[in-house]
Amino acid sequence: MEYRHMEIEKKWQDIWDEKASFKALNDYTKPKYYPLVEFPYPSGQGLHVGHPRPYTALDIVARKRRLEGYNVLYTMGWDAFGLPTENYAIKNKVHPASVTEENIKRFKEQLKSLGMSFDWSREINTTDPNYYKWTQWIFIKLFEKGLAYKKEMDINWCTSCKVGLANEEVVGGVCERCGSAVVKRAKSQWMLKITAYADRLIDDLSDLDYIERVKTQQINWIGRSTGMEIDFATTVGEKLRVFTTRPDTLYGATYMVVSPEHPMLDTYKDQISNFDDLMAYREEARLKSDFERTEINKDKTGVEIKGVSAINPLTEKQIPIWISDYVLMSYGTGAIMAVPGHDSRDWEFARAFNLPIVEVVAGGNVSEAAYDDIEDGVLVNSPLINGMRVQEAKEKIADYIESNKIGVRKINFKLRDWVFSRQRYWGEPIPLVHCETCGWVPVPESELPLTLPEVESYEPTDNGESPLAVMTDWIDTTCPKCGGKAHRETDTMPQWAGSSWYFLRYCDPHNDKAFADMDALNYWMPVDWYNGGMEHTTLHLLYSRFWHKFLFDIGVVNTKEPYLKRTSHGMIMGENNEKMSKSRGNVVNPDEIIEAFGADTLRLYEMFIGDFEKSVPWSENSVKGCRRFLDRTWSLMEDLSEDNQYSKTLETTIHKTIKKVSEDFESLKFNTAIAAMMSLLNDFKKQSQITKKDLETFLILLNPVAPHITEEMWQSVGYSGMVTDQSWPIFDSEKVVDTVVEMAVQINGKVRGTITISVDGTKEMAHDLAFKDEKIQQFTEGKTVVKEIYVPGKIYNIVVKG
Ligand code: ANZ
Ligand code: ZN
Repeated sequence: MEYRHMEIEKKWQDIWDEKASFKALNDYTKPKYYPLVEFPYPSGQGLHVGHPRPYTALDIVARKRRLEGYNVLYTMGWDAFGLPTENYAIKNKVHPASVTEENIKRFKEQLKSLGMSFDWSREINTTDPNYYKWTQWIFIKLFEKGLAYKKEMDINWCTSCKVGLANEEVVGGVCERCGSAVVKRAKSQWMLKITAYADRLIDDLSDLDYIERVKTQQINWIGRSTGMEIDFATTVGEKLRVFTTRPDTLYGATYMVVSPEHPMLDTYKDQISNFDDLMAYREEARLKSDFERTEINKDKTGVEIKGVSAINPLTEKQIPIWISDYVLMSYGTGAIMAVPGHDSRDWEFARAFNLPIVEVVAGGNVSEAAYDDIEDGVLVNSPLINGMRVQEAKEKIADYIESNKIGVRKINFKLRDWVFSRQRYWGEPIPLVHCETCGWVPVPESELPLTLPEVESYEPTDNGESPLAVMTDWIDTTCPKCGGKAHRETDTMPQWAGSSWYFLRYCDPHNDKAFADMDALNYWMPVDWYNGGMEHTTLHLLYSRFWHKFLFDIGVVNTKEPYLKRTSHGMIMGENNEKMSKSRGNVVNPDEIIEAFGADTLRLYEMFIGDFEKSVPWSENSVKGCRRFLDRTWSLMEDLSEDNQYSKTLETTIHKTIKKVSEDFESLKFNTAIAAMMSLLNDFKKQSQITKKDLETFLILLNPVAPHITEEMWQSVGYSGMVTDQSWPIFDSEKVVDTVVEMAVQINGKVRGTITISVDGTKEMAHDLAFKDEKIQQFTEGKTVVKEIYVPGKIYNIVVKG
């Protein structure tokens, strides 16, 4: 019998569909498991070979959980609003909705051909009005609670996409998606107050099982700094306020720096003698991005403000004030006290402009470099706090400053509120109307969804307004509150809106009374395991945690966090380790791999090629290797005995393999789990026959990775039912312990040799074995043994003297 993957795979996909094998049941008495993968943006390019990697990983987990008896919710949807579709629609003069529909159809076929065990009855689409009705509903709740507000602000404007971007979407000064220059532009925007949740978004991470780098990135992104705002008197009257995290170093503040945009320049224009120089520097700084300005290694530049100076409140000395672009107007107060002895940016600046450097924390050499030891430095040259350690000194100075009314304790965040307006067509309309008497008023819930009107042209306008802004019929409306004249908001929501709560909709996707029934949420939430890209850590992952916390606060979800566990996969690169892209011509099409080798081979390959968390280059050769493994698996059917026991010779190996595969699937080590199965197959092949029981267990273990071939073999050899309905094998814990171990022998604390001994061997046996060993003899000869410590199965320690 030949292994004909195309036939077999299609056959089982149809059977699973027919039997609804993967349907998540609304039986809330069973134990549940909710694995989640990031739903894709259905682009025109179709599925990429990178997509199946995370999907297969959690498909393995989902399939294993079903075999373990869980009711599993694993499903898929489409994050379908957004620019690429809109741009394509503009270019080809078609409706974005029909482009979306076509793309989804293609994606879905491709995913089905991969044999993913999704419950397709729960599929959702963020552009479906029945879905975005609830995205709009959530927005209205945010608005009602004062967390959505309109603000005139300088936004990041992409000159090519003609759209405002959130800070997160600007990478290294250019637009994240098209790479074009980003400029500042004043525009009135809807903002979401994510900063109100900054503390909780950090603090609640501690209860979550997120991989460490995800936690760290979120914490750094939110950027909580505990410090003080301190007022410095100036020679011209008004005070200059700074933010510092090191009030303990106040005696070492030998000059000050304000941001080139700081309003004090304009206020004291008349007192300043070099105003033109300052303005020239301000203009230069304007052209740089924050990113360029704050790069650690850049040369420090700046100009001294002539005619105004400040007074250090503790030393009472007059100190100069400079402007420099390394101080940003958008953080803290836009001004700093410079402590060159203990802050490296200030140290470099002081060196460049010959400013005094004073040591206030002992332990370093401040003429060589800034010394920033916060852990156990001791204060010097600081009369109020000399001899104290940094932590204590901070508190002491903070108390002093507050009681003398020179400043206050203060916590600052790097996190900014979320720019939520887009001046584009293909997004959820923001469900608000503006009335001259009542101001901004939400569209009544009974009128949701507020659907997108049909427009002739989707082009954004050059004045930065949404294409909806020309639809006067749609815009003109009446105020839901007073019945007077009103007009609709024409901005739409960003693509991040629909993805901020989709996992809640999966719990109850067809509900038209609520975004999900509370019983369904109580049962399914939180998500047990969420896997997704590292690039979403500070955007989608943070946004959705924020929305979820808000929904928790208004009592419509039952958990304060949406996801218990978060992991992340590495990318699949081109053969030569560069990114796959159309322009490089190195894109591998999954359809072709499936056709030539089968979905099971592709799944196996993507899980086997390397450490799941790391990027790996594509390799056609390893794809073939994986296919060979499946061919050999297939041939096991030829060597089968009727025996219903494990082969005696393989029993221990099989139990160990069950243990290894079970554990590795749980800890992202899919590659080593597969390697263990490959090794077991080799052992099978060394025998002339294997038993039915051997094969049965092997097929169940392999099933989550290669579901089609295992079902087919199961059926062919005449086992009853389907693999999908079996139970996950259990290993016998007595069979997996090694009976003989290689044990290290230490002499006076150093490993000097090893012995091979039974795990329940005695101290005497260990002694005999060790002292027969030549190497050990070298270290014991002529010496007295004073002590022997023997831990069975672990270690043998000998202490000698002389
Ligand atoms: C004096 C000092 C002494 C500082 C020292 C640091 C070390 P984080 O932790 O990022 O919050 N700073 C304050 N506002 C700034 C701005 N708008 N642009 C650039 N730098 C600014 O950093 C807080 C520290 O960054 C503050 O504490 C201030 O320098 C600087 F040994 O004050 B520090
Ligand atoms: Zn009104």
